[in-house]
Amino acid sequence: MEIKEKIEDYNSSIDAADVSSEEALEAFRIQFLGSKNVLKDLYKELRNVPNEEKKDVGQAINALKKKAEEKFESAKKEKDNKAGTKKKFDLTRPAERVELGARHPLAVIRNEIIEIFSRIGFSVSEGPEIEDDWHNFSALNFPPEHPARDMQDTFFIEKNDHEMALRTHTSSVQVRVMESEDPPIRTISPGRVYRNEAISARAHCFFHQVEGLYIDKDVSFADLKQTLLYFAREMFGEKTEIRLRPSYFPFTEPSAEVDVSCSICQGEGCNVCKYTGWLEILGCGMVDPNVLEASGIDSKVYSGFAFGMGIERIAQLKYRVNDLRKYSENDIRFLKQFKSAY
Ligand code: 2NM
Repeated sequence: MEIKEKIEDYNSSIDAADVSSEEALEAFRIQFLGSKNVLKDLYKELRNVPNEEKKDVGQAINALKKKAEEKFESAKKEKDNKAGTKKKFDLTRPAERVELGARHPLAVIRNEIIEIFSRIGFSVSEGPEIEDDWHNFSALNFPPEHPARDMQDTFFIEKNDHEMALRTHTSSVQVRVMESEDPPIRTISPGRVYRNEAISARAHCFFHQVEGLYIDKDVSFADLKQTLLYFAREMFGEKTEIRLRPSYFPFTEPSAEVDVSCSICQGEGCNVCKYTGWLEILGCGMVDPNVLEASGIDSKVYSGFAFGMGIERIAQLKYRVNDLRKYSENDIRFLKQFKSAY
């Protein structure tokens, strides 16, 4: 076959070559651009072409080579683009789901408590979680040797200086309110508090409280009882009853523990109330005159009541959560179970 015919043949086979697949493109590369490519033979044959035709035939082979290179490059580029598009810009791909979070169950309960007390005139006050000895202990009538001031119970900021600690209750906030405001005072203080405990299903090194404080002229124990009955019925249902048992706290006198009738068995007896029909939910009492005086309130003119409850405990009763650690694991499957208007 004459060299010009061969050139013509290769020209049409380059045009016709299938480069659509990875394998076909590689075969094309080997045939026309590889180290033993067919065009090399043409260059060898060029020696035998008469001189006057050499220039034209040479240019024709160069054009062939260029054509093969261009076809290869563009096919390769297209393939790379396609691969890239698939990875980064597949516009037909469904969007990744953006999973919505949910209000934390402790926040739901806290908001519900705030809502209930706001309906009878209580405001919300907050304060620092790192607290000084005065606001956390001394102003609250804790004697210097009280066991709560021990390393075993309290996280101190510095080992050998017990002046600053993580607050062990939010009563410290109420000392700050009493120091800075004149009665009448009606406020609740929700917040995180810390105790030095080994973490288990029933204990944690932090938990959440709502404490309440009402100070005015002629505030009585009857006011305290009726306020707590109102709260218990709003929180656990209108049939709820409460009972008060004598207790002791450094900052109140007299003091009481408050039980609500078991909302699970209606007082019949079940394993949640340990067959007593009652559930302990909070502590309370009349603010000790020493506490009022320490914060600059005249205990001969004013009296007040205070109470404190654990939000985890209320949530445990309302939601039947049996392990405190679940509240701080942030497992979305757990958190999503507590839908609420608050
Ligand atoms: C409780 C139980 C009884 C309480 C006392 C005060 C303050 F600041 F007025 F003295 N705030 N909260 C109190 C009283 C807290 O928690 C179980």
